[in-house]
Amino acid sequence: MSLSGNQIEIQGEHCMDFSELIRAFGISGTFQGYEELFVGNINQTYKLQFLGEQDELKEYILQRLNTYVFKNPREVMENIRQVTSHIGAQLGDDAPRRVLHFRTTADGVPYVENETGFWRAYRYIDRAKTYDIVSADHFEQAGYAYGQFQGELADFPVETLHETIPHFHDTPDRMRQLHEAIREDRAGRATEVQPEIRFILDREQQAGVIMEALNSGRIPLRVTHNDTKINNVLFDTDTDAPICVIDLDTVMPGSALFDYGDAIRSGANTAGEDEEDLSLVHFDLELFERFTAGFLRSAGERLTDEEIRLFPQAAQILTLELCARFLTDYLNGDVYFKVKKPSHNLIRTRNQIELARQMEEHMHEMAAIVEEYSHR
Ligand code: GN1
Ligand code: MG
Repeated sequence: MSLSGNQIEIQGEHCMDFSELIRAFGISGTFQGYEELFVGNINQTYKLQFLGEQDELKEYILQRLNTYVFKNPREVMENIRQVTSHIGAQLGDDAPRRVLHFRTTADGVPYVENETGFWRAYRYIDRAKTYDIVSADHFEQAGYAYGQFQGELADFPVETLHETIPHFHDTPDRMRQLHEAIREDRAGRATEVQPEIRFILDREQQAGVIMEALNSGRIPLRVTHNDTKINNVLFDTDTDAPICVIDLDTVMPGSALFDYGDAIRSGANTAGEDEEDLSLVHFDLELFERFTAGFLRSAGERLTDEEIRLFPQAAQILTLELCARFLTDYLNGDVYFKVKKPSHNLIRTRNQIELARQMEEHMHEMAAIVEEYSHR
């Protein structure tokens, strides 16, 4: 690896010149190098290192937003800016590690648009880690952290947020998109995935429960995170406690059930969602219980009885939703999620189908757990 100015060359790899972005974001210090972080299924993420005046290490995350997914990236950044300053104002001295701090340019905007794409930069939170597969203790803490995040935004004016991806957790609309993908069969893959299509479409009716409750006003619209994967909570490496909820791209008006359900889908699976060996996919009731306990401890007071009653169904619906989204992308020829191999989206689909199938078997136990904790 050799270094010249802001350019770093990694043998056999395309090398990136970040000098214009570094200047535009007003990042000072001597550039040391960068690495690409292979996190998330959507954006491209790099960690950049600098030495400051006192030879201290300064690290930043530079991200190129996926503008196929986020058609209006300025609105994404406007949402994030409002949300982070709302949360930051409540934190005081804790703020540097508890909320993301985005860099702004000389024009005062938190992004740079150039011929290479739409970029943003924020201070890297060090001494922190994320988990893709989680222990019961960590998952309970994550539940508390996501409930707290909703609490910090409870008084945020929901009408000022842009809906950056319309119908994001509208599961019936995800089903509609699956039907369309089957009909068009753009990648010629529909015949090989008939069992998967059947599994998902057999459950189309139940997929509408959250949207019906929202549309009829039985449950409230709130400011929600909408991407509560377990690896979107940062844990402190010293104390092992959660410090910060990250990945705010999809903070939008939504239902508390989207956050609850997606977190269970992501964290109560003993295997990661990329796991191909389905014998490792196990819906773990203890993990379910512990997340529920943590989430109710921080969010329970605000939630309505109806929201809490729908917890088990929300977990299943969000899992079905991801089944539909991964399969739709597989049928469309992998245009949305990043894939490492042609079968990647199919592997994810099967993984989530297995999880949804197991959840179905445990609905009564899930309801009993929720009932128990809702009275605490
Ligand atoms: C995407 O990129 P990442 O991992 O934060 C997706 C989520 C999915 C998730 C599944 C904007 O999130 O909705 O649940 O992949 N984000 C978007 O792994 O579509
Ligand atoms: Mg995300």
